[in-house]
Amino acid sequence: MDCLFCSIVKGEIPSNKVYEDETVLAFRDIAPEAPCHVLVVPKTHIGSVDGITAENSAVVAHIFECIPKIAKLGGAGNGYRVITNCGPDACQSVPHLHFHVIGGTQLPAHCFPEND
Ligand code: DGP
Repeated sequence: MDCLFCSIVKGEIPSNKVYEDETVLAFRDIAPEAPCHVLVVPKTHIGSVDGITAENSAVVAHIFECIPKIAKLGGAGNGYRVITNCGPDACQSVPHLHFHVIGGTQLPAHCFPEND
C-alpha cells in the first residue's frame, strides 16, 4: 500500500526529524502553521482515529506519553495544542494517523477564530 507517512517512517522520503523511538516518529510539518508544528505518527500503519482498536491502542497511549517531550524538542515552550483530523469533513489529507503538535506562539482561544 502506498502511504506517504509510511514512506517517511521507512526513510524513503526525507523528513525533518524531531524525535524517534521504536514505535513513534515525530517530524516537522512541511507547511507549518506555527513556529512549532510537529507531526507525531505511529510507525505501524493506522489510517486515522477511526482505525484505533483494543489491539493497537497501546501505540496511541505511547504517543501521548511522548508528546510533552516532543513539544519541548519542537519548540513549544509555553503551551501547545494537539490536533488530529479524522475523515473528509475534518480535512484529513494524509490517511495515516497523525497528531499535530502546534505551539511556539500564542494560539487563538478557539478553533474558529471568529468565535473569539
Ligand atoms: P492533515 O490535513 O491533518 O491530514 O495533515 C497532514 C499534514 O501533513 C499537513 O499539515 C501537511 C503535512 N504533510 C503533507 N505532506 C508532507 C510531507 O511530505 N512531509 C511533511 N513533513 N509533512 C507533510
